[in-house]
Amino acid sequence: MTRTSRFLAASAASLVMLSMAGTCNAAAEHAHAAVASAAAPAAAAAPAPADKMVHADVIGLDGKSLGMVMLQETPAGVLVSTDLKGLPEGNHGFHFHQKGLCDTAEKFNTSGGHFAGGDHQHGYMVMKGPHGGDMPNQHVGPDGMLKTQILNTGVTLSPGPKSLFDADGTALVIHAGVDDYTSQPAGNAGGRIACGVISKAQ
Ligand SMILES: [Cu+2]
Repeated sequence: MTRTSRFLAASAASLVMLSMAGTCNAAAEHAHAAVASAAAPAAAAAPAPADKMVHADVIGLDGKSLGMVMLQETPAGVLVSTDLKGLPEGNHGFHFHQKGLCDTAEKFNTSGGHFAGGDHQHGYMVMKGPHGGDMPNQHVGPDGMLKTQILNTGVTLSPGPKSLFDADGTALVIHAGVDDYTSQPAGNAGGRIACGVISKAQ
């Protein structure tokens, strides 16, 4: 059913409910509920602009794909959704880094330091933190999979100093160890084991 026809169907249902509203208050309450529920699907169906969503392939140190990460701009921040496998069990630092370069020969160090998004230090536990690219540690179970969603309020896909779409791109990086949320400049999270280039061109 198209969005227009669904709206018309919902409106027709509302009219029926409204015509009954004169007979009792309970029916009037139902009519309000019908109108509210009719409006919700139309709003949810509005497509996100093409530049407000990006998919990135994430690779391991052997250069093979570990899956995808999807970033979606929302009014509250960037929603980061992961669909990854083949990761080592345990807790891992999880950040956006400064450059969109995932060079396996350089062990992903080509992605630079953390994306700061302004004058910020690293970590949730420091007064001048966190970096825009800081996100909570992520837990991988025995199956090696990481399927999760994180809302990052320190970055955006829109233009500006917090934009992940800056001139040299950015990268999603997963570390071997745990981010202590305190140590500078990167939480002492160890080596980099997975990397995904974030760029508008992808
Ligand atoms: Cu990092």
